[in-house]
Amino acid sequence: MSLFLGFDASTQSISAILLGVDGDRAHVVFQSSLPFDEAVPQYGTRHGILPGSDPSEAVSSPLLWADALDVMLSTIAACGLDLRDLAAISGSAQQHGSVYLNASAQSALAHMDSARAPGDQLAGCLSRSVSPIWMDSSTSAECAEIAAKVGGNEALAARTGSRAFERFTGPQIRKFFKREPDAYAATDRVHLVSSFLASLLAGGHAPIDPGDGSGMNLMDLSRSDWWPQAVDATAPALDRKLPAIAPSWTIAGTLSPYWQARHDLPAAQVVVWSGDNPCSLIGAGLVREGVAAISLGTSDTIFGLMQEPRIDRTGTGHVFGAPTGAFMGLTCFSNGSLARERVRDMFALDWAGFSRALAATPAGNDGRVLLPWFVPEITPSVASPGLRRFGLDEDDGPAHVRGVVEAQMLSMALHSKWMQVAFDTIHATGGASANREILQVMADVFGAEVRQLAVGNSACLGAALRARHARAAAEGRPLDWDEVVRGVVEPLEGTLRPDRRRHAMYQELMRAYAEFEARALGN
Ligand code: ADP
Ligand code: XUL
Repeated sequence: MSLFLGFDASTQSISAILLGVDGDRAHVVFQSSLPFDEAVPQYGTRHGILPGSDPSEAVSSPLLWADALDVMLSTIAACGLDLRDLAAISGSAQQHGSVYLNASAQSALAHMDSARAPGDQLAGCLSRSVSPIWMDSSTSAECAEIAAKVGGNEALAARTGSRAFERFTGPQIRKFFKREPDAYAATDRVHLVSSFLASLLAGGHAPIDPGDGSGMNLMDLSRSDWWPQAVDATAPALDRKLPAIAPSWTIAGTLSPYWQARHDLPAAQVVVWSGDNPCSLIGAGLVREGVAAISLGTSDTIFGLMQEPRIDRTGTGHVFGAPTGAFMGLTCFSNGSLARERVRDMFALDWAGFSRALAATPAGNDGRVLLPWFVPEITPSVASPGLRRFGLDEDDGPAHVRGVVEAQMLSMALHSKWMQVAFDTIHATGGASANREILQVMADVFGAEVRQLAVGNSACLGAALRARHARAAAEGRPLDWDEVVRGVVEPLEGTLRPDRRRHAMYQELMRAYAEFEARALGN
């Protein structure tokens, strides 16, 4: 049996999945997850973030990620499996976060002392002690400056897949250059969280993959290479500080002697890491156009593979590179579980009562519409939140329950049209995907089959599957992505099928919904 290891360094935790492959059969043989706050408490993070006084800033520590990787590797080394079979390692990381290294990093990464943890050995390589992460929203000025220099946000989106966003790496790099010019000048290499951790494993600078590179406002999507105009608009000499961009299946190197000695591991191949969303694309089995994933977590997200890099002209959606070499579209909604919970609590229901209310109300809610913007909404862009009711009686609990779920599904269908993909199948993930009444509305609105996925951490699973794919390609026997996910990314029993009559009704209701939405936005 060959083993393939996938990591996921997310906002709050580090996870690992070992995939065992025997002939053409593959399955998960080990998985583990450790919250950063508990695994490396010496850093004093709360939910993975360093405490600070400015609520618009969110930073973490690169050394924390290095030490957490070390703790997870010691857990893996003790898992009881014969790790001499470990063939390849890859990873997934929260997108957009950046790590700033000085010129001593190259040598330090290659010559670490296996008797000591990695964190304090790397402290001297940092030109910035902290890493801004995706929850940082402090760079509005830099977004405007970069967009203006490249000819506006539409031009930036057309080239890089997204307009300027505060959390994206380019605006963050610009802020660092403006606030700390000397430290910026001392920066030899700007890594993403993903490429930093790949570098650490390989013992030398690793490239960035197009999936994570497209979360920077710096990469020309169609060429999978840096866009010089955006790079110049961001900070001086940045072209000399960025790693190369390489296909997601590139072998970045061999597990360094440090890790081999420290945890008694073999010389496994280290595959380029990617962002959590591109990795989730693989881990959720979205390897053909027409299958979407809808994650019903704290916020809701819809994403899927796109063969062409079609852009969202409204500026809310993102196009990222996909680990298959194609592209992926992604649109995020902040009022997800949060809004469902608010409606549930307004009428003193539990989830069972919420489901009963959904089942007891007619599809289409007799034409009544609710816009459930409890908090500022990302899609469509709503800065001043508030509930908007059209025809709904304030005391009618069941109609509100149906109203929130229908509005969310109609909004997701409406605001993913820019991807120009007809979704026939949806893989549902996240906490609320356990609710079959919600999934039935999803099936009816999209006119698609809905399946709930079995493995929870699709980003981590995607990383392990990518390790397997890259290893096979490197050995000259490439695998189709279908083969890579088959038997591993399996939906649970009980596919929900759309009702054709209800789907036709929702197509009509979509028009009314779009009108209400436009009116509420003042358009
Ligand atoms: P996160 O984005 O934090 O990872 P999860 O994917 O774990 O979130 O989803 C957690 C959410 O799932 C909870 O906040 C809750 O609102 C929702 N949830 C859990 N069970 C149900 C259910 N039966 N019906 C609807 N929502 C549910
Ligand atoms: C995507 C985004 C988040 C992060 C962390 O643009 O900001 O999904 O990748 O999960």
